[in-house]
Amino acid sequence: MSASHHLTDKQISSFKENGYLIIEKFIEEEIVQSWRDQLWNHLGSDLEDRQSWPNDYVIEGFSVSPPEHTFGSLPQVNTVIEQLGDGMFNGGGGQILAQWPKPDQEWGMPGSGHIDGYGPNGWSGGFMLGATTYLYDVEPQGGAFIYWPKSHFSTHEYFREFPEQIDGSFNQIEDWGWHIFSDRSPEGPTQYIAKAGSVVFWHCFLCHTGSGNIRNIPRFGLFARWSYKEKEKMRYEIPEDLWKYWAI
Ligand SMILES: O=C(O)CCC(=O)C(=O)O
Ligand SMILES: [Fe+2]
Repeated sequence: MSASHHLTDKQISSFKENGYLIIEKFIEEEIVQSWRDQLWNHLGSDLEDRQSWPNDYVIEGFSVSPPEHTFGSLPQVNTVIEQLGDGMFNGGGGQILAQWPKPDQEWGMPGSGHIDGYGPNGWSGGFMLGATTYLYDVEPQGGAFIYWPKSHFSTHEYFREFPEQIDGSFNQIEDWGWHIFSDRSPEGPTQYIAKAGSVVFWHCFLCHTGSGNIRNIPRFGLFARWSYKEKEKMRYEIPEDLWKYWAI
């Protein structure tokens, strides 16, 4: 990356084509190390002491200090978001999700992936993209974030066909399951195998999910998400042009 961290044309077309973009070693090692220190301190636990590990998927009540060192608030991350949304995306909040080692279990690739943005009250609307990074390197079968490359296109096609279902009512159809989206994906599931501090940015319509960890190191995934600032204006719209509300 250049000092300004602007995406190249090639990176932008890769994001549009694949629905995700990986930027290696995007977060400074000192920041990643301070995240690790703060997390273990929060857990009252230690990487070297397995007996002290909790088993929670969601790490509750954790926040980074200083706040500007939060994943979704880092300057290089903001530069990407500014470039993608031209100032129209906001957010950056998220959480740490852990996959604790279960070396005795069998590993399987998940059968389906979901899309984000649906809560207990349906479609909050305006969700544009997420980003994920890891606190430690993740090996194959080590609890990776799983994504379906190019599925942002097939999800978009689904909603072009059934626009009324954007509110979340797709869960009322017969044989409902998240597979209704990932089964349509032009490509099968892929593990996000990455070094600590590399980042994957992923489009809101990209199918994804978590996976089990049969390695020895916990998988700590940091997630951040961004929405359209004026989502009230567009939350139920499925534009023909997938990039209508983007600056790319
Ligand atoms: O834990 C993971 O890798 C996936 C998490 C996820 O899909 C989400 O938080 O929306
Ligand atoms: Fe998700």
